[in-house]
Amino acid sequence: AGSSCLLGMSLLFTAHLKAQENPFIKHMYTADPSARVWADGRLYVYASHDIAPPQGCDLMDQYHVFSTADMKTWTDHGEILRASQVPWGRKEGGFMWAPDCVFRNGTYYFYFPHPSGTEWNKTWKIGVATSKSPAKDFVVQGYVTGADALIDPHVFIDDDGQAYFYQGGGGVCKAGKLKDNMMEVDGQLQKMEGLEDFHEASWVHKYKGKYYLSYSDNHDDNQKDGVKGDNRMRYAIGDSPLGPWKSMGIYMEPTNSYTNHGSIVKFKGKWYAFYHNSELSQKNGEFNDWLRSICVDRLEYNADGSIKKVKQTGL
Ligand code: FUB
Repeated sequence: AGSSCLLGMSLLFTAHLKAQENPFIKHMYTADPSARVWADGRLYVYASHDIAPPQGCDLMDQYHVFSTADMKTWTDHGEILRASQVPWGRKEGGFMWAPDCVFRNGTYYFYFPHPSGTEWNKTWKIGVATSKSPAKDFVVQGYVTGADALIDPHVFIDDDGQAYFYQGGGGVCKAGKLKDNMMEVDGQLQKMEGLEDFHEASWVHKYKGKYYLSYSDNHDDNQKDGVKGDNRMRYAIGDSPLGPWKSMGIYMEPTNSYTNHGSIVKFKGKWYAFYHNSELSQKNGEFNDWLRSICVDRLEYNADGSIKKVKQTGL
């Protein structure tokens, strides 16, 4: 069941699920969930938006934000940013890929990868939009200076307040400190060492004093089972936010989509792994790697701090 009302420019849509079920957003295609818990006690998911009919990831043009207080009732706060609102963006639009959002000194900083030129794959920048609200009124301020032309931005703020910037794709993960303005790399980015088979989608969380860098790998099953399910989620552990990293293996097997992109977050005392699959497009009879849907399942640790393999529900 769902209800909707017009709120300013955006459409507020609330879906009431009977329980935590996957995919948890069913009224549109979504991908690349970046989950954050803010001071209002809600969990927010910043996601990219796959567009039907499927024509590939070049059409991804806008971001939505979803939130919940109980992991059952999800509110779609509507669109928060689209390519045409990026002053330095490529004139052809599209390519609004995996984003992230952090809160710092009263401001929400939304980071998004977007090309600045027609040669999209060589001109990536990491855009920064800010707002005083978690799910509306974002305005593009510019882009992160000192970043590489790489996708998938992520920002981790350590307990001492220092912010770290991560990005990566095509096999390389880079990271470094961010200045207090949250838009400039402090010094130079360095390559993250020790990550086995890194592909993209870096995400850092802290558990019992250790740093965990999770990411998707390059696994390709060559469609052996007739379903193209490929990238797995891996993680590595370090004693500092910049590593060096000790690879710990796979925490999630492939979904039924070619890509995967995850975030790991604690909410109301429980840990969760967010990710995406193509199950909704399968059920809708238009199965496609680029018609993905965001999902969430419980994440648990072993006593030694290693992560138990996440059981994907809903497939
Ligand atoms: O959604 C577009 C791209 O696919 C993301 O940036 C990657 O992480 C992969 O999910």
